[in-house]
Amino acid sequence: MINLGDHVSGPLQAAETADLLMSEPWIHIRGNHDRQLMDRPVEKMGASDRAAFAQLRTRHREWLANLPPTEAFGEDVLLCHGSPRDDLEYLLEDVVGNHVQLASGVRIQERLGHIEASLVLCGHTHIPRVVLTERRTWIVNPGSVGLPAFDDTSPCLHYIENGSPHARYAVVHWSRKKARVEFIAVEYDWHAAAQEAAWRDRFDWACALTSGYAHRPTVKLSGRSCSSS
Ligand SMILES: [Mn+2]
Repeated sequence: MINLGDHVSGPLQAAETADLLMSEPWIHIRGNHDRQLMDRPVEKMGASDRAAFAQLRTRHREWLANLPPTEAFGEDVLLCHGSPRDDLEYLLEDVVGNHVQLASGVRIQERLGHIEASLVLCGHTHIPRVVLTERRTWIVNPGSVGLPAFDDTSPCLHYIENGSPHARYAVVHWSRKKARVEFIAVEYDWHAAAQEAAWRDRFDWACALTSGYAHRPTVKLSGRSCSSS
């Protein structure tokens, strides 16, 4: 079992989630939100990180602080959150207008850099996808267990949406430099999760959790739109 980061951010059960993950002999790497819980004062955190931080105890923070940003798995597999070089970079997608689309092979190769691995597992965009590059590097993003849609304002306002509320993960069979990938979408009690988000005044999360679509307020005060990546 491999967790590719952003374990606890958001208005849900941060402490319980961390306790569960810490108790399992799984592999965890650090996501940008895990880092952002550690590298800045509370008043500089975004609302989702702040909500998680308020729930975390010292043991959780120490665990998060010690997660590696990337990790080699076996001889031929690399785990990263965004891209191998940057936990905020979308490895497989470009922002175009206010949405994202599959990036070109050239751009993906550029973001991969000079890695040795033949299989790269990444997260961050919450979009399940498998890409095989011209150099025969397999890249798998399993999607997100925790949040099927969101918006982000970097480099400009855009929405990432899966269109259903399911929790997502992937099963990867890796043998002789070939991958067989199964993408799984699991039903769970997303109404209970959304209710918890709504109790904490996060109606954007409640919307995303129950629909898989990002909440689009009529007036968005932060974030501009851009017409190309
Ligand atoms: Mn992330």
